[in-house]
Amino acid sequence: MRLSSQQQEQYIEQGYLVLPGLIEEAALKRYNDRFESLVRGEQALPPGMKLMQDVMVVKGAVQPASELHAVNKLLCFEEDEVLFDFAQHPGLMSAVRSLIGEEIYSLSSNIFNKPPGVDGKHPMHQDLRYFKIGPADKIVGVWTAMFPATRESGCLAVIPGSHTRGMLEHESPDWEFVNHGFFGIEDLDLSQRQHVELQPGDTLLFHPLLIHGSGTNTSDHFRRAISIHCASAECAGEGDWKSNRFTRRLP
Ligand SMILES: O=C(O)CCC(=O)C(=O)O
Repeated sequence: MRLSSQQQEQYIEQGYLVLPGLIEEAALKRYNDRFESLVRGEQALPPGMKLMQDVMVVKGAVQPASELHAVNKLLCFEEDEVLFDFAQHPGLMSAVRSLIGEEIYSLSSNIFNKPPGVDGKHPMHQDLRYFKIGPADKIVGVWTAMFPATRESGCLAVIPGSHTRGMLEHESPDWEFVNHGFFGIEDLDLSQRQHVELQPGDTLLFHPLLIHGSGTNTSDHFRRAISIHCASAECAGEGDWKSNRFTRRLP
């Protein structure tokens, strides 16, 4: 699905774009079944994949009701043929190519699992902090809701247009429970913040300098999303980034 010029302009101006219903229910079910089976330990994790537990579970502040209630995210699914099928979805990849060009690589892959009953919030941040390549305009984040992402369940929130502010300082938030690797921008004016509520299959494309984060899941169901970041072959940075263990050229 090539993006229209209007969609491309919206992305350039606002730093994000929602594509409703992009990923089919059957594909979401395959990803979800696989995720649940990996978390339950029904099959071995493929090379490089990691499961990260929620900090409240790690610190013993909550007793998870199941294995699925304990996990904050699954990282690095490049070697999992069921999950990595997401990075080859024709409509999705065509949309990404409309923004950053034809020759693209995946940089990172995650399933973000926000169980009910844990704090789970993610401070407002810019993803470029986690990447050592640029230019930023040639990188795009992709985030597809697997379950409803609402304000109640801790959907993503963004500050429209904030990708034009450059890279801002990030700190570890002074919250009681902060998940591993979560950094945030202090003293942000949140008056322009927008909550991006998505239904399963809806997909957010976002610029790596867009300030975004997510809240606590106060619902009684899981909020879960599958996500990758893609970069153009034109990107450059520290060393030979295309040969990184987790980087893949996308067909
Ligand atoms: O899914 C979430 O709650 C946070 C995801 C996020 O911040 C990201 O994809 O960079």
